[in-house]
Amino acid sequence: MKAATLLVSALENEGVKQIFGVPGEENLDVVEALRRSAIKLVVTRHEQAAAFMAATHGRLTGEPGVCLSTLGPGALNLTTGAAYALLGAMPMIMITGQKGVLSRRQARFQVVDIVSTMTPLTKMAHQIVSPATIPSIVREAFRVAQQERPGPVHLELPEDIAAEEAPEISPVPRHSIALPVAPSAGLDRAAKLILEAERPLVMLGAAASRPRLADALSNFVKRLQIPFFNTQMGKGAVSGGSGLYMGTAALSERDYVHQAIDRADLIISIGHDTVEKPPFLMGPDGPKVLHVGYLPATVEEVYFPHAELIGDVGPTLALLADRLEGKLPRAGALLPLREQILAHIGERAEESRFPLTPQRIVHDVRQVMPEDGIVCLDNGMYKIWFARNYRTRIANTLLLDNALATMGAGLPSAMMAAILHPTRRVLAACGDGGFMMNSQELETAVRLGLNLVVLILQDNAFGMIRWKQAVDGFPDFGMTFGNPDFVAYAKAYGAKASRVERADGLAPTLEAAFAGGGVHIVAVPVDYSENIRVLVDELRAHAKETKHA
Ligand SMILES: Cc1ncc(C[n+]2csc(CCOP(=O)(O)OP(=O)(O)O)c2C)c(N)n1
Ligand SMILES: [Mg+2]
Repeated sequence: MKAATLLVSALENEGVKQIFGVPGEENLDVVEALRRSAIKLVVTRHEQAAAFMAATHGRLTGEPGVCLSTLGPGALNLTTGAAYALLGAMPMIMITGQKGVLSRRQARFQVVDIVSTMTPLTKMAHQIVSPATIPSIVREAFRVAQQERPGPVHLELPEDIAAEEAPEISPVPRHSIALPVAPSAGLDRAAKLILEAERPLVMLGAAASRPRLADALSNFVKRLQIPFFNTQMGKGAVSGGSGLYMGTAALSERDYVHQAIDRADLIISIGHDTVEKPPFLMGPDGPKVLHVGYLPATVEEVYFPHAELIGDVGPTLALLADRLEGKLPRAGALLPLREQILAHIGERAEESRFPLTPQRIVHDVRQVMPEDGIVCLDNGMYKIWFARNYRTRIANTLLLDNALATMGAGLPSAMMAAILHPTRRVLAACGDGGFMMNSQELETAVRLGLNLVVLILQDNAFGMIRWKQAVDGFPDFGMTFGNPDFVAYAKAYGAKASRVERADGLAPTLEAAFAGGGVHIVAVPVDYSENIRVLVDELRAHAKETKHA
C-alpha cells in the first residue's frame, strides 16, 4: 500500500464523503487512491471555491470539510479560504501536494514554502514526512480542526512520500469528547448578576450558531424569557417565533436595535467572537457584560466583559437556567421596545420602486424561502440589509461572513449548502462584484446537478465601498464597472436565467426559478440610494431625536 492510500483510508475513517479541489501532478497518487475509495472527488474550477465549500461543510455540519490542491500556485489559491475558515471558526482540512523532499529532481520549480504560508492562516500546518505517521497526524488534524475554537488545518503531502510504500497501520479510532461545564461557583455568580439586573438582554454571537447548540440556546432563551438580539453571525440561533427577538446588530451603533442595547443594564453575551464587526461598542458607562462561551473572551477596546462563564455552552446554559427559571420578574423589561424597533426595520419592505430597494429585495426573498430555506450571502452592501431585515427562525439559515468578510464566497457556500441539503431551497445572494469573483463555479454547480438559485444584485458598482466613499465625503470615483449580460452568461454555462424587469417581478421570478429546479440565475437591479437615506440620514436623525427625548 502506498502512503497516499493510507492517507485516504485515514480520511475515510474520519467519515469524509467528498473532497473539493483542483489536483496537480503532485497529487496523482492521492487522486488514484481516491478513485479506489468511497470518497468522491469534486473538481472545482478554482481552489478558492473548493476551500469556501469545504469550510462551509464544516460550518453547517460541525465536521471538517476537506479540500485538495497541488503545490505552489494551487495551494496559494487556498489561502483566502484558509483565512475565511480561521476567522469564521469553521473546521476544515486542506491537503496540498509538494515536490519530493527526499530528492530534488526539479530543483525549485513551483516550490513555495506553503507550510510557512499557511501557519498564520490555520490552527496547525504540517508537512508529512513519513508514511507511518499518517494515521495519527490525520486524526490529530481533525481533532484540532474541530475543537473549540474550530478552524482550518493544513497537511502537505510531498509527492515522493505519497508514493512510498507504507506499513499496514490501522487508522486511529474516533471517540467522543466530554467537555467541561462551568463550575457551580461561577454559575452562582453569573446567576446573581442576572437576578440583580433591572433590564437584561441576551446577545447571541457567532459561536451561538454552532450546529450542536441550536436546541440548548433556544431552551435557555425560552425558559428565562429574556429578550435577545444577535450579531450577524449569530442569526437564527433561537428557533421558532419566540416573540423575544429584538433585532440584529448589523451596525455597531445607532441602529434601532441599539435603543435596547443602550438601555440594557446587563448583556448576557453568548458565544460572542470579536472577529465580528462589533455589534455594539462597550464604553465606561454602558451595560455590564457577562460573557458566556466555550473559551474566555478576547479583550478588545470595544469588548471587555465584567464577568465570564466558560464551559460547554449548551449544558452550562441549562444549569444557569435551572438557577433562574421563574425567578426573573424583570426579564422582559426591554420588551416594550421590540415592536417599535421591528416596525422601523420593516419600513418600505413593499415599496414598488424600480430598480428595487434593498428592503424590498430582502422582503421578497423571505417570502419565497420556506423557514428551513438557506440564504448564503456574498459580501457587499446588501449584507447589511439582509442581516438587519431578514428574519430567521432556524439556525444557519442565513449564512453570511462577518469575519473575513471576503467577496467571492456566496456562490461556493450556497453550492455546499445545496449539496448537504438537497431537499431544502438554497439561494445565493451576490453583488455583481462578488459574483464575478467565483462565477466560474457555475460550471461546477451545473455539472453536479444542484438545485440552486443565484440572485445577483446589479448596481454596476462596488456598491458598499461607493457608499462608504460617499459617507466619508469623498467624490464618487473608481467604483463602477460594466457587467456581462448575466442571462446570456448563465446560459453559456447551461444554467437557466431570468432578469427582473419590474418591482413586483422578483418574488414570482424566484418562485418559478425554485419550482423549475436546476441552477438558475436571477439578475435584479438594485436602487442603493436607500443606503445613505436610511443607514446614514435616517439613523442620524433618529439618534438626535432619542437624545433630546
Ligand atoms: C476579496 C475582497 N475584495 C475586496 C473587498 C472590499 N469590498 C467589500 S464590499 C465590496 C464591494 C462589493 O461589490 P458587490 O459585490 O457588487 O456588492 P454591492 O456592494 O455592490 O452590493 C468591496 C470591494 C472584500 N471585502 N473582499
Ligand atoms: Mg455591486
